[in-house]
Order: sequence, then C-alpha cells, then structure tokens
Amino acid sequence: MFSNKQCFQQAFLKKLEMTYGKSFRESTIYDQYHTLGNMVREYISSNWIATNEKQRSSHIKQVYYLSIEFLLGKLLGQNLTNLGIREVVREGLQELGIDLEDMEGIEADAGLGNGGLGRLAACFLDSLASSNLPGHGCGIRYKHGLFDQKIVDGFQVELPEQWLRHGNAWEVRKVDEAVEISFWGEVETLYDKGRLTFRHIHSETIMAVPYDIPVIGYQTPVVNTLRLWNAEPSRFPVHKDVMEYKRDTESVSEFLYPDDTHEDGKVLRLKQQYFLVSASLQSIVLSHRKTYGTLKNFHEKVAIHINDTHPVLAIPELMRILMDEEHMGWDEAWTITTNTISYTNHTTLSEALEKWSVHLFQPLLPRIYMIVQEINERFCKQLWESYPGDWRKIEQMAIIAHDMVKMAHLALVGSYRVNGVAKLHTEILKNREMKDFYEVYPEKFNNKTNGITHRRWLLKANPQLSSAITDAIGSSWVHHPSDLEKLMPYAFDSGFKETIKRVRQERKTILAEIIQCQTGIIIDDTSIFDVQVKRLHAYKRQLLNVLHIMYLYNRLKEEKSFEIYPRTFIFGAKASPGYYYAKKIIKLINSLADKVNNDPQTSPFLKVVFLENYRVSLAEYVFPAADVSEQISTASKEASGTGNMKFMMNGALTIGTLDGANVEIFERVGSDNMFIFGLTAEEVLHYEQNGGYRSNDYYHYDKRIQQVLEQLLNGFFPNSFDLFESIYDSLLMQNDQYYVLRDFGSYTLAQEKVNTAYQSQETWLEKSIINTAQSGYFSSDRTIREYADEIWGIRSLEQGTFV
Ligand code: 26Q
Repeated sequence: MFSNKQCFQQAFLKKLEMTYGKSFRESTIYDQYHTLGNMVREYISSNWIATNEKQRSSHIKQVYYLSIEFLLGKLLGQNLTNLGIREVVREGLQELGIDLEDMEGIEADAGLGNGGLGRLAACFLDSLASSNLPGHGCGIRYKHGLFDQKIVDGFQVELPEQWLRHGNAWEVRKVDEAVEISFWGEVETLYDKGRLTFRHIHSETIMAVPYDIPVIGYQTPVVNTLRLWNAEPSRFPVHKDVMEYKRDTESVSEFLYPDDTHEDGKVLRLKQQYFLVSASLQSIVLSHRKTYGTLKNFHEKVAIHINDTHPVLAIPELMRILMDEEHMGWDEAWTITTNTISYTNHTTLSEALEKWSVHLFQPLLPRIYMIVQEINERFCKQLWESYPGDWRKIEQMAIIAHDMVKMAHLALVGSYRVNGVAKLHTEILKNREMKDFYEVYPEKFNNKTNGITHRRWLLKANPQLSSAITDAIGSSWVHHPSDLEKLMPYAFDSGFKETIKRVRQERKTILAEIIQCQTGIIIDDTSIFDVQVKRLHAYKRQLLNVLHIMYLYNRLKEEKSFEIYPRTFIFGAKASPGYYYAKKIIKLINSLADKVNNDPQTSPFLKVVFLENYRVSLAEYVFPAADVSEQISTASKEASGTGNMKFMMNGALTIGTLDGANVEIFERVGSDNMFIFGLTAEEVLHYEQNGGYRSNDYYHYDKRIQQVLEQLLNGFFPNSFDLFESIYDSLLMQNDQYYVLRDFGSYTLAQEKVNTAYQSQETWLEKSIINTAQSGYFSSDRTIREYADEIWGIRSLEQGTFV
C-alpha cells in the first residue's frame, strides 16, 4: 500500500471512509492523522509479529530497558522516515491537498519524561531497533506527561499535559496480558515441608494493563516493543469505598512526577516505581517460562537494565518471584538476580540520590521490604569480614541506615554492572561518590558515554544539512555515523562551505519565524543565535548566562565605542513546579528580555528570547538553527549532557566548561573549535573539600559583577521589588554554591572570543563543519553497541542463530 503514491492514496481514502464512516471531504485533520497512523501500524504489524516470533524461536538473549521515563516526542515523522515511505506519503497526501508537515504538527508529543534521562531512553530504543538488537522498553503509560508550560507576566505557570486527548494511534492495548500488583497488607510466614515460605496477604491489588508501541528500526524489518503499563482497578475490595479504590488505582499511572529532588518522596511515586517493576518482571518471567519452561537459565537469556535507581526494586522483586513463586533458595535466586540486573547512574549530586523512609516503604511493600532487609544484612556481614570493626564504613555503605532505604546502594549491591554516562562522570563515581563501593566491587564499574540518535536529531530534524552531507560524502553516514568524519576535508572546500552557509541561514530563518509566531518578537536572523535549552537547575547555571547578558547591556549603554556583533540569546527551560529558585530565574530571563528587547539603543545588537514550553518537537527546530551551544554547568555537576551532542551534530560551536561529555567533545574538536572556560572538575572538588572560596571577594574586586548584582535589587527591572532578592542572596549570602561569580570573568573572556570568531565567517564555517564531522562518535548507535557487547551480552538478529 506504500509502493507508490496512487496505491497509497487509494488505501488511505478507503481506510478513512471505513474507519470514520465519512467521506474525505467531511473528515477532519485528526481523522486523517489517525487513518495514516493506523495504516502505518498495520503495515508494520507483520514485521512486528515476525520480530517477536524470531526473537523467541531463535532463543537469543533479550534485553529489557526499565525506565520510569520515555521522552519519545512525536512518532509519525520518525516512523515514516525509518520505513523509507515518507516521500511517497508526502506526495500522495499533497495531491489530496493535505500537507504532511501539518499532519505531523497536530500529533501530540509523547512527553513521558522530564529531560535528559527520559530522552536517552527514547534514543536507545531507536538505536536498538535500528541495530537489529533484541531490546525492549518497559515504562508507564502516564495519562498526563510532563506539564505544559505557559509564561504569564514572565512567570511559569503549569498546566496538565493531555497527549491522549485525541487518542494514540501507535499503541495496542493487550488486556489478556494484564498482571496484578499487590500493595499494603501483611506477610504470613508458614513452615512448609521443612522450609520457611512467605505469603503476602490482605493486600490491595491493582491491575497493570500493557499498551504496546512498536519501535521501528531504520531500514530494517526489525520492530521491537515499548511496553507501557496502565493502572486499572482489578478486584474491588469489600472493605473500602469503591469510588475511592478506583480513584486510588488509576492515580498510579495518572501523572509523571516532575524531577524534583527538593521534595521528599511521596508514597505515590514509590507506588509507581513498584508498579512498573512488578508488572514488567512478571511479564518478562511469564514470557521466559513460556519459551524455556524453567527459570534456571533466566540470566543467560535475559538482561534487565535499570535506568537510574527509579526501577531498582527490580532486584528484590526478581528475588521475590524466584523464591516465593518458583521456590528457589536464597543463594540460587541471588545468583540469577545479580547476573541479570545492570544499572546506570545519571547524577553525582548527592542530594539527588534516592532515599525512602522505612516508615513509608515497609507498610506499602511488606514482602519487598523483608527481602531488602535480608540483602542488607548479608551485605553488612560481608563488609564486616572485609573491614572488621569499621562500623563507620559499614554504616555509610549499608542499604538501610537511620530508617532510610538507600536505593543507589541497593543497585550497587544487586547488579553485575554499574556505569556512569561520560568518562569524567564515571571517574567521579569511582573516586569520590561511590569510592567505597568501587573498592569492594571494582569489576562492576564501567563507563558508557551517552549518545543521541542521529536519525532524529540530524536526518529528520535537519533535512537540509543531511542532504548537503550526503551530496558531499554519500549516504553511508546514515548507517555508519562515524563516516561523518569523511566531511573533514570538506571543511576547507569553498563550495561546500557556501552550501553549509546557505543551509545554516535557512534553518535560522525557520526558527526566527517560529519565534515571531510564538512570542511576537522579531529577531534578526543574521545575528548570532546563542542558545541554552535544558531543564532549569541551579547547577546548569542559566544565571551565569543572564549575568553576562546584563553586563553586555550595561556596556552597550555606557560605552559609546563598545561594539558587538548582533546576538540573539535564546532560552528554553522548564522548572520543576516546587523549585522556587528555578522559577525565579525564569522570571529573571523574561524580565531581562523585556528590558533589552525594548531598548532602542541596544535592541539592534542584543535580543533575548524565552521559548515557552520547551519540548522534543520544539527542540527539533532549535538545534539546527543554533550557532552557539551553551553548556556552562559547574564542572563535575552535569553527568553527561546530551543537548551538547545535538548542537554539535548540527554544526553549532560549544561554549562550555570541562564537564560531562563536553570533555569528550573537546577531545574530538580541540580548542580551535570550541570555547572552554571556567574551573575544572578537580578545582571544584578541591574547593568543596578544602573550602577557600569566598564569593564576596569576586563581588568586591569586580566592578562588572557589582553592577549586575546591584541591578537585581535596585529597580533596574521595573516592578521587581524584592523579586530577585533570593537570587542575590544565593550569590552573596550563601557563598554562591555553583561558583557563578568565580567563573564570570573567564566566561566573559570566552564570550568575547565567540564574538570575534563569528566575524570571520569563513573560519567559523570550517569550525562548524568540523563539529559535525566529529559528532559521529556521539550517535547512540555507538553507545548501544557498547552496552550490548560489554554489559548485556546480546547479539543482533542477523548475527544470532537465525537469519
Ligand atoms: C526524582 C524524585 C522524584 C521525582 C522525580 C525525580 C527525578 C526524575 C527525573 C529525578 C531525576 C530525573 C532525571 C534526571 C536526568 O535527566 N539526568 C540527566 O541524565 C542525562 C542522561 O544521562 C545526563 O545527560 C544529564 O547530565 C543528567 O542530568
């Protein structure tokens, strides 16, 4: 049906009429969208079934990627691209007067994630399928994804997100594969045939119903599965109000929690985590049993990966299933479990490490708690043998201590591999944050530098750049992204540079139009597009960017001879609803935008734009249009970053600290093609250990800093009385935890270099091309290959026993 546009058109019209009982003329764009979505799903259904069948019958090892977040974005465009039918469909629709881009535009983003961690999971799914690897995602089908952000009077306001409002064309509900999840109640201990057995009684159960989404690989018949669990009522309890039970049940998969490390754990969040884990493990075990009839070889045929600690209850849950349901003894169950589970850590911020109060944990998950206690006791005994008498060490490393369950410790003890997400991050884990564990389990630690799918972030998001690349070096880079290196000599080819110049301008004009539509601000599309898009966090230092813009504004106002190349500073960021400091920064950015954009003296040189509701689909327009990529976190705080890679791939130049994966970008492009500034991770860690930083000194000795900080308080921003006091205080009264003032001077110098470098257009283009050419390493295909080979031990279908 997709072989040529006529066939497609016929099938499309017939399907539309049959589904909606309307003629094409009467149909809405939503009818048309769902018709196309369903056609694509049906088109791939035989491959989907065949993939499942082959993966099962070949007895090849499978990996399940458990993640509380999957930030997929829109699926239609990516699926059409991967199937290689986008052109046929576009032309077929065009003749019917439908614009494919409009149709893609009405699709809601699947925004089931906060940021980096959730988007990484989505990129991994794409790379697994595109590499023919047997890997599936397990997540939660949140009714509401991450909140929609509105800016009202410069302040962030959150609205519930509603991605399922018009239905979801990609999911298939599998009610016959539903499983039950138990909470609350008590554990009954029985003595049966000479052994202790445990039964979870008087529990409240809810039903987990799977919704499967096909994950379509690029130009391959492989279609993997993302299984999202929906919470529904199962057996109505007799002693509880029926409506209340229904509400409580459904609330488990109602909302995605915003990333809020400031707020204490809520019982619903823990419920979600166990819900995901228990549903996924039950279904994995069922399917394994069906194929092999035993669980003794479970770890040989299944790898389970936990994305951060959120799904760490997979460890005690697998123990529970193996012992309570399969009747294995502790040692056998432990061997299987600790050879099945591997874990990725995504943060070094110790305040962000998950902990749960025993008082909340134990009543909700009584049997799981018992198992965690047993794991803890055995682990502490083992420590006692290695470190006799060292109570302090044992207390620090224990899984349960001071009435708290430490999820990262459970993950470290119960998994066979643990990895960081960039070289620097992994070193910090080994040498600092998890030093004690590294001493006990050196063989578990390894690094897997993050990556991004070049299919979404280059091929699909930037077709203009993609064509230019393919015209120059051929299309092998699409399958082998490291082939982008073939572009290196073209950095000095005047014809190619001319093409890239045109492409870059075209992409900037497209973004300028979106900005004008969304904000009403008219920006100069020949100015430098300097972009910082990411979640709002103190450690990411959007504030440093803001203070620098204020400083530029002041100089433009005060020094007649001061000139800069026109620059547009673009921000996009959501703040967690309860993170007041972050929300103040959003207000500050918007106040600054009002101030500088409306000053006729400065506005030809300086514009500030805050993009509302930053999300995957908007990001696809932002990265291709950026000249400058702001990656300015306090060194050692950003585990990796992945936006940095998306910018680089699209030819932006990075201004950044030596943090996270910036270090590895720097290794590839060198100081000629990147603007590095600021403290190193080592210097930051040194300050943290030994003290010696006094932010007030930087205030006193630097007039520029004095001026911008006074402007936070002195009415420089109209109607801002008191508003920004907490920001001022964080810098001067609380000694500037993230070294903003410490790095201000060196950031300013780096920005001056950017300003100068941009004016040599020819060499700037060279640098831009070199960045794209060196970005192949950051394809998630490389990352996934490393996970497959070095952690999971899985092989692609072609290399496996079946062809
Ligand atoms: C915590 C408690 C309660 C509710 C939510 C959360 C929560 C949710 C999401 C905590 C953290 C997250 C997300 C973290 C995250 O995205 N980390 C980023 O992961 C990226 C992928 O590895 C890295 O590139 C980033 O450096 C890292 O910050």
